Amino acid sequence: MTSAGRIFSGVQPTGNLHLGNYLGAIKNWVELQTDFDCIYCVVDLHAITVPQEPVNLRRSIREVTACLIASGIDPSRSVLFNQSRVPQHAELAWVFNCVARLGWLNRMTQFKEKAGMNKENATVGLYAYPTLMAADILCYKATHVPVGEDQKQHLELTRDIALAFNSMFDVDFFPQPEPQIQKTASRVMSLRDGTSKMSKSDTSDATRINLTDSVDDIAQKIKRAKTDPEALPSEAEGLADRPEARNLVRIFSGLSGRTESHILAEFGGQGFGVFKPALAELVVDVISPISQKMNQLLAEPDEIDKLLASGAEQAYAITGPVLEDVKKIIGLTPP
Ligand code: AQP
Repeated sequence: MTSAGRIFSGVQPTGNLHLGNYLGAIKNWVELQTDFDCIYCVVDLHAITVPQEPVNLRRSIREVTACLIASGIDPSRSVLFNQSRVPQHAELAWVFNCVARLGWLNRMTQFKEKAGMNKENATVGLYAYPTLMAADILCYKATHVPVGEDQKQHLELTRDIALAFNSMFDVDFFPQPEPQIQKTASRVMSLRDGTSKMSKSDTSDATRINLTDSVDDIAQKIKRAKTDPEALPSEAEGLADRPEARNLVRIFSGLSGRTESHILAEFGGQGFGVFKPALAELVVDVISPISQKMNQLLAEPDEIDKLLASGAEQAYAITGPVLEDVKKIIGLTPP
Protein backbone atom coordinates (compact mmCIF):
# COMPACT_ATOMS: atom_id res chain seq x y z
CA MET A 1 0.00 0.00 0.00
CA THR A 2 1.57 3.26 -1.08
CA SER A 3 -1.28 5.47 0.10
CA ALA A 4 -2.27 7.32 3.26
CA GLY A 5 -4.27 4.24 4.29
CA ARG A 6 -7.13 2.04 3.21
CA ILE A 7 -10.67 3.42 3.07
CA PHE A 8 -13.79 1.27 3.13
CA SER A 9 -17.26 2.68 2.64
CA GLY A 10 -20.60 1.48 1.31
CA VAL A 11 -23.97 2.58 0.05
CA GLN A 12 -27.20 0.61 0.07
CA PRO A 13 -28.99 -0.15 -3.22
CA THR A 14 -32.34 0.74 -1.72
CA GLY A 15 -33.47 3.23 -4.37
CA ASN A 16 -32.29 6.29 -6.21
CA LEU A 17 -29.28 8.03 -4.76
CA HIS A 18 -30.10 11.56 -3.73
CA LEU A 19 -28.44 14.86 -2.89
CA GLY A 20 -27.94 13.70 0.73
CA ASN A 21 -25.96 10.66 -0.38
CA TYR A 22 -23.97 12.87 -2.76
CA LEU A 23 -23.07 15.69 -0.35
CA GLY A 24 -22.87 13.47 2.75
CA ALA A 25 -20.79 10.69 1.22
CA ILE A 26 -20.05 10.32 -2.49
CA LYS A 27 -18.46 13.73 -3.12
CA ASN A 28 -16.01 12.98 -0.33
CA TRP A 29 -15.37 9.42 -1.59
CA VAL A 30 -14.36 10.85 -4.97
CA GLU A 31 -11.85 13.20 -3.32
CA LEU A 32 -10.41 10.44 -1.12
CA GLN A 33 -9.29 8.54 -4.22
CA THR A 34 -6.36 10.95 -4.54
CA ASP A 35 -4.64 9.96 -1.30
CA PHE A 36 -6.12 6.64 -0.20
CA ASP A 37 -6.43 3.10 -1.38
CA CYS A 38 -10.26 3.04 -1.64
CA ILE A 39 -12.75 0.20 -1.52
CA TYR A 40 -16.35 1.20 -2.30
CA CYS A 41 -19.11 -1.29 -1.94
CA VAL A 42 -22.75 -1.43 -2.98
CA VAL A 43 -23.97 -3.07 0.20
CA ASP A 44 -26.78 -5.26 -1.08
CA LEU A 45 -26.69 -7.58 1.95
CA HIS A 46 -27.45 -4.57 4.14
CA ALA A 47 -30.31 -3.63 1.81
CA ILE A 48 -32.13 -6.94 2.46
CA THR A 49 -32.30 -6.28 6.20
CA VAL A 50 -35.62 -4.67 5.24
CA PRO A 51 -37.91 -6.21 2.57
CA GLN A 52 -36.89 -5.54 -1.05
CA GLU A 53 -38.61 -6.48 -4.28
CA PRO A 54 -36.10 -8.69 -6.18
CA VAL A 55 -36.70 -6.82 -9.45
CA ASN A 56 -36.09 -3.46 -7.78
CA LEU A 57 -33.03 -4.69 -5.91
CA ARG A 58 -31.44 -6.04 -9.09
CA ARG A 59 -32.09 -2.72 -10.85
CA SER A 60 -30.88 -0.64 -7.91
CA ILE A 61 -27.56 -2.48 -7.70
CA ARG A 62 -26.80 -1.44 -11.28
CA GLU A 63 -28.20 2.06 -10.86
CA VAL A 64 -26.24 2.80 -7.73
CA THR A 65 -23.07 1.45 -9.37
CA ALA A 66 -23.68 3.65 -12.44
CA CYS A 67 -24.36 6.61 -10.20
CA LEU A 68 -21.11 6.15 -8.28
CA ILE A 69 -19.09 5.94 -11.49
CA ALA A 70 -20.95 8.92 -12.99
CA SER A 71 -20.17 10.91 -9.82
CA GLY A 72 -16.45 10.27 -10.20
CA ILE A 73 -15.64 6.92 -8.54
CA ASP A 74 -13.09 5.49 -10.93
CA PRO A 75 -13.10 1.66 -11.05
CA SER A 76 -9.54 1.68 -12.36
CA ARG A 77 -8.35 3.48 -9.21
CA SER A 78 -10.77 2.17 -6.59
CA VAL A 79 -12.20 -1.25 -5.93
CA LEU A 80 -15.94 -1.07 -6.73
CA PHE A 81 -18.26 -4.07 -6.37
CA ASN A 82 -21.42 -5.32 -4.73
CA GLN A 83 -21.14 -6.97 -1.35
CA SER A 84 -22.97 -10.26 -2.06
CA ARG A 85 -20.36 -11.23 -4.68
CA VAL A 86 -17.70 -11.48 -1.97
CA PRO A 87 -18.76 -14.18 0.51
CA GLN A 88 -16.18 -13.22 3.15
CA HIS A 89 -18.37 -10.30 4.25
CA ALA A 90 -21.13 -12.65 5.44
CA GLU A 91 -18.66 -15.21 6.74
CA LEU A 92 -16.79 -12.74 8.91
CA ALA A 93 -20.10 -11.23 10.06
CA TRP A 94 -21.02 -14.63 11.50
CA VAL A 95 -17.72 -14.82 13.36
CA PHE A 96 -18.40 -11.33 14.73
CA ASN A 97 -21.92 -12.37 15.77
CA CYS A 98 -20.10 -14.80 18.01
CA VAL A 99 -17.78 -12.07 19.38
CA ALA A 100 -20.15 -9.10 19.85
CA ARG A 101 -22.44 -9.14 22.89
CA LEU A 102 -26.19 -8.62 22.88
CA GLY A 103 -25.73 -5.71 25.26
CA TRP A 104 -23.54 -3.91 22.71
CA LEU A 105 -26.12 -4.31 19.94
CA ASN A 106 -28.99 -3.34 22.25
CA ARG A 107 -27.43 0.11 22.49
CA MET A 108 -27.48 0.79 18.74
CA THR A 109 -29.81 3.70 18.14
CA GLN A 110 -30.19 3.12 14.40
CA PHE A 111 -31.91 -0.23 15.01
CA LYS A 112 -34.35 1.48 17.33
CA GLU A 113 -35.04 4.18 14.72
CA LYS A 114 -35.38 1.78 11.78
CA ALA A 115 -37.36 -0.90 13.63
CA GLY A 116 -39.72 1.78 14.95
CA MET A 117 -42.66 0.75 17.10
CA ASN A 118 -42.84 -2.73 15.65
CA LYS A 119 -39.56 -4.08 17.01
CA GLU A 120 -40.81 -7.66 17.35
CA ASN A 121 -41.40 -7.74 13.61
CA ALA A 122 -37.98 -6.42 12.57
CA THR A 123 -35.64 -8.95 10.97
CA VAL A 124 -32.73 -10.47 12.85
CA GLY A 125 -30.62 -9.08 9.99
CA LEU A 126 -31.64 -5.51 10.83
CA TYR A 127 -30.61 -6.10 14.43
CA ALA A 128 -27.27 -7.63 13.39
CA TYR A 129 -26.62 -4.93 10.75
CA PRO A 130 -23.71 -3.45 12.76
CA THR A 131 -21.80 -6.76 12.94
CA LEU A 132 -22.05 -7.05 9.15
CA MET A 133 -20.80 -3.48 8.88
CA ALA A 134 -17.87 -4.38 11.16
CA ALA A 135 -17.11 -7.35 8.88
CA ASP A 136 -17.29 -5.11 5.77
CA ILE A 137 -14.62 -2.85 7.21
CA LEU A 138 -12.40 -5.40 8.92
CA CYS A 139 -12.28 -8.02 6.16
CA TYR A 140 -10.17 -5.40 4.34
CA LYS A 141 -8.35 -4.35 7.50
CA ALA A 142 -9.42 -0.84 6.51
CA THR A 143 -7.62 1.92 8.40
CA HIS A 144 -10.11 4.74 7.76
CA VAL A 145 -13.88 4.87 7.38
CA PRO A 146 -15.70 7.98 6.18
CA VAL A 147 -18.67 8.25 8.50
CA GLY A 148 -21.67 10.48 8.71
CA GLU A 149 -23.21 11.36 12.10
CA ASP A 150 -25.60 8.41 11.88
CA GLN A 151 -22.84 5.82 11.44
CA LYS A 152 -20.47 6.98 14.21
CA GLN A 153 -21.95 4.58 16.75
CA HIS A 154 -21.56 1.64 14.36
CA LEU A 155 -17.92 2.49 13.76
CA GLU A 156 -17.34 2.58 17.53
CA LEU A 157 -18.84 -0.90 17.70
CA THR A 158 -16.53 -2.03 14.88
CA ARG A 159 -13.58 -0.84 16.94
CA ASP A 160 -14.90 -2.69 20.00
CA ILE A 161 -15.35 -5.88 17.99
CA ALA A 162 -11.80 -5.62 16.58
CA LEU A 163 -10.42 -5.19 20.10
CA ALA A 164 -12.55 -8.00 21.53
CA PHE A 165 -11.46 -10.40 18.75
CA ASN A 166 -7.79 -9.55 19.25
CA SER A 167 -8.10 -9.99 23.00
CA MET A 168 -10.19 -13.22 22.87
CA PHE A 169 -7.57 -14.91 20.72
CA ASP A 170 -4.55 -13.04 22.04
CA VAL A 171 -3.54 -11.69 18.64
CA ASP A 172 -2.84 -8.30 17.13
CA PHE A 173 -4.80 -9.05 13.97
CA PHE A 174 -7.48 -6.45 13.31
CA PRO A 175 -6.60 -2.73 13.21
CA GLN A 176 -8.66 -0.05 14.94
CA PRO A 177 -10.24 1.76 11.99
CA GLU A 178 -10.33 5.53 12.40
CA PRO A 179 -13.30 7.71 11.46
CA GLN A 180 -12.45 9.85 8.47
CA ILE A 181 -14.18 13.10 9.25
CA GLN A 182 -15.39 14.99 6.24
CA LYS A 183 -14.41 18.59 5.87
CA THR A 184 -17.86 19.48 4.58
CA ALA A 185 -19.82 16.88 6.52
CA SER A 186 -23.40 17.88 6.83
CA ARG A 187 -26.70 16.13 7.00
CA VAL A 188 -28.99 17.03 4.16
CA MET A 189 -32.57 17.20 5.38
CA SER A 190 -35.88 16.50 3.68
CA LEU A 191 -37.23 19.27 1.43
CA ARG A 192 -40.58 18.93 3.17
CA ASP A 193 -39.37 18.73 6.78
CA GLY A 194 -36.11 20.31 7.88
CA THR A 195 -35.92 18.07 10.95
CA SER A 196 -35.84 14.66 9.21
CA LYS A 197 -33.06 13.50 6.92
CA MET A 198 -33.36 13.26 3.17
CA SER A 199 -33.77 9.55 2.54
CA LYS A 200 -34.15 7.11 -0.37
CA SER A 201 -36.91 5.20 1.35
CA ASP A 202 -39.10 8.22 2.14
CA THR A 203 -42.41 7.45 0.43
CA SER A 204 -42.69 10.99 -0.92
CA ASP A 205 -40.40 11.76 -3.86
CA ALA A 206 -40.93 15.49 -3.21
CA THR A 207 -38.74 15.21 -0.09
CA ARG A 208 -35.54 14.56 -2.00
CA ILE A 209 -33.58 15.50 -5.09
CA ASN A 210 -32.56 12.31 -6.84
CA LEU A 211 -29.35 12.34 -8.82
CA THR A 212 -31.50 11.19 -11.76
CA ASP A 213 -34.03 14.05 -11.57
CA SER A 214 -34.63 16.13 -14.70
CA VAL A 215 -33.98 19.87 -14.79
CA ASP A 216 -37.75 20.48 -14.49
CA ASP A 217 -38.12 18.09 -11.53
CA ILE A 218 -35.29 19.84 -9.71
CA ALA A 219 -36.75 23.29 -10.33
CA GLN A 220 -40.22 22.16 -9.20
CA LYS A 221 -38.99 20.37 -6.07
CA ILE A 222 -36.93 23.36 -4.96
CA LYS A 223 -39.73 25.78 -5.76
CA ARG A 224 -42.10 23.71 -3.59
CA ALA A 225 -39.57 23.04 -0.81
CA LYS A 226 -41.01 23.99 2.56
CA THR A 227 -39.73 27.33 3.86
CA ASP A 228 -40.98 30.07 6.16
CA PRO A 229 -42.28 33.53 5.26
CA GLU A 230 -39.20 35.41 6.58
CA ALA A 231 -36.41 36.75 4.36
CA LEU A 232 -33.01 35.06 4.70
CA PRO A 233 -30.91 36.41 7.57
CA SER A 234 -27.58 38.11 6.92
CA GLU A 235 -25.70 35.90 9.37
CA ALA A 236 -25.62 32.14 10.03
CA GLU A 237 -26.91 32.56 13.63
CA GLY A 238 -30.21 33.76 12.19
CA LEU A 239 -30.83 30.25 10.80
CA ALA A 240 -30.78 28.59 14.23
CA ASP A 241 -34.54 28.08 14.60
CA ARG A 242 -35.32 27.83 10.92
CA PRO A 243 -34.53 24.21 9.94
CA GLU A 244 -35.91 24.40 6.40
CA ALA A 245 -34.12 27.64 5.55
CA ARG A 246 -30.91 26.31 7.12
CA ASN A 247 -31.15 23.13 5.06
CA LEU A 248 -31.40 25.03 1.78
CA VAL A 249 -28.49 27.29 2.69
CA ARG A 250 -26.41 24.24 3.66
CA ILE A 251 -27.20 22.53 0.38
CA PHE A 252 -26.07 25.71 -1.42
CA SER A 253 -22.90 25.72 0.65
CA GLY A 254 -22.15 22.01 0.06
CA LEU A 255 -22.58 22.33 -3.68
CA SER A 256 -20.80 25.64 -4.18
CA GLY A 257 -17.99 25.16 -1.65
CA ARG A 258 -18.85 28.61 -0.24
CA THR A 259 -19.36 29.15 3.49
CA GLU A 260 -22.83 29.81 4.89
CA SER A 261 -21.70 33.29 5.98
CA HIS A 262 -20.53 34.07 2.48
CA ILE A 263 -23.84 32.92 1.00
CA LEU A 264 -25.87 34.90 3.53
CA ALA A 265 -23.76 37.98 2.88
CA GLU A 266 -25.04 37.76 -0.70
CA PHE A 267 -28.66 36.64 -0.10
CA GLY A 268 -29.38 38.03 3.39
CA GLY A 269 -32.49 40.24 3.41
CA GLN A 270 -33.84 38.60 0.25
CA GLY A 271 -36.80 36.26 0.08
CA PHE A 272 -36.87 32.65 -1.15
CA GLY A 273 -38.26 33.89 -4.47
CA VAL A 274 -34.69 35.00 -5.22
CA PHE A 275 -32.76 32.31 -3.37
CA LYS A 276 -34.61 29.24 -4.63
CA PRO A 277 -34.01 29.84 -8.37
CA ALA A 278 -30.29 30.44 -7.67
CA LEU A 279 -30.18 27.18 -5.68
CA ALA A 280 -32.05 25.28 -8.42
CA GLU A 281 -29.53 26.50 -11.00
CA LEU A 282 -26.64 25.33 -8.84
CA VAL A 283 -28.21 21.91 -8.22
CA VAL A 284 -28.81 21.46 -11.95
CA ASP A 285 -25.20 22.42 -12.74
CA VAL A 286 -23.91 19.69 -10.44
CA ILE A 287 -26.47 16.97 -11.06
CA SER A 288 -27.13 17.14 -14.81
CA PRO A 289 -23.69 15.88 -15.87
CA ILE A 290 -24.03 13.03 -13.35
CA SER A 291 -27.45 11.92 -14.58
CA GLN A 292 -26.37 12.16 -18.23
CA LYS A 293 -23.32 9.97 -17.61
CA MET A 294 -25.41 7.59 -15.55
CA ASN A 295 -27.91 7.12 -18.38
CA GLN A 296 -25.07 6.36 -20.80
CA LEU A 297 -23.73 3.72 -18.42
CA LEU A 298 -27.14 2.17 -17.81
CA ALA A 299 -27.64 1.74 -21.55
CA GLU A 300 -25.06 -1.06 -21.28
CA PRO A 301 -26.03 -3.09 -18.23
CA ASP A 302 -23.70 -5.98 -19.15
CA GLU A 303 -20.75 -3.62 -18.91
CA ILE A 304 -21.81 -2.64 -15.39
CA ASP A 305 -22.08 -6.32 -14.43
CA LYS A 306 -18.58 -6.92 -15.83
CA LEU A 307 -17.20 -4.02 -13.81
CA LEU A 308 -18.83 -5.37 -10.65
CA ALA A 309 -17.44 -8.85 -11.30
CA SER A 310 -13.97 -7.46 -11.82
CA GLY A 311 -14.24 -5.33 -8.64
CA ALA A 312 -15.36 -8.41 -6.71
CA GLU A 313 -12.28 -10.32 -7.89
CA GLN A 314 -10.03 -7.53 -6.62
CA ALA A 315 -11.93 -7.47 -3.34
CA TYR A 316 -11.70 -11.25 -3.00
CA ALA A 317 -7.93 -11.07 -3.41
CA ILE A 318 -7.86 -9.10 -0.15
CA THR A 319 -10.63 -10.79 1.85
CA GLY A 320 -9.76 -14.42 0.95
CA PRO A 321 -6.41 -14.44 2.80
CA VAL A 322 -7.86 -12.42 5.72
CA LEU A 323 -10.59 -15.03 6.28
CA GLU A 324 -8.09 -17.89 5.95
CA ASP A 325 -6.10 -16.27 8.76
CA VAL A 326 -9.24 -15.71 10.84
CA LYS A 327 -10.16 -19.39 10.53
CA LYS A 328 -6.68 -20.42 11.63
CA ILE A 329 -6.76 -18.02 14.58
CA ILE A 330 -10.09 -19.26 15.90
CA GLY A 331 -9.27 -22.94 15.35
CA LEU A 332 -11.54 -23.79 12.43
CA THR A 333 -8.57 -24.80 10.25
CA PRO A 334 -5.04 -26.02 11.11
CA PRO A 335 -2.56 -23.22 11.97
N1 AQP B 1 -29.59 12.96 4.14
C1 AQP B 1 -28.30 12.64 4.18
N2 AQP B 1 -27.38 13.61 4.44
C2 AQP B 1 -26.06 13.31 4.46
N3 AQP B 1 -25.57 12.07 4.24
C3 AQP B 1 -26.45 11.08 3.97
N4 AQP B 1 -26.29 9.77 3.69
C4 AQP B 1 -27.51 9.21 3.48
N5 AQP B 1 -28.47 10.14 3.62
C5 AQP B 1 -27.86 11.31 3.92
C6 AQP B 1 -24.99 9.11 3.63
O1 AQP B 1 -24.92 8.35 2.42
C7 AQP B 1 -24.14 7.18 2.64
C8 AQP B 1 -24.86 6.00 2.08
O2 AQP B 1 -26.05 5.83 2.80
P1 AQP B 1 -26.90 4.52 2.65
O3 AQP B 1 -27.65 4.57 1.41
O4 AQP B 1 -26.05 3.33 2.80
O5 AQP B 1 -27.86 4.49 3.90
P2 AQP B 1 -28.71 5.54 4.62
O6 AQP B 1 -27.86 6.43 5.44
O7 AQP B 1 -29.73 4.74 5.35
O8 AQP B 1 -29.35 6.40 3.43
P3 AQP B 1 -30.86 6.60 3.10
O9 AQP B 1 -30.98 7.39 1.87
O10 AQP B 1 -31.61 7.12 4.29
O11 AQP B 1 -31.32 5.15 2.74
P4 AQP B 1 -32.50 4.31 3.29
O12 AQP B 1 -33.69 5.17 3.06
O13 AQP B 1 -32.49 3.08 2.46
O14 AQP B 1 -32.25 4.05 4.75
C9 AQP B 1 -23.90 7.07 4.15
O15 AQP B 1 -22.57 7.50 4.41
C10 AQP B 1 -24.88 8.04 4.74
O16 AQP B 1 -24.42 8.61 5.95
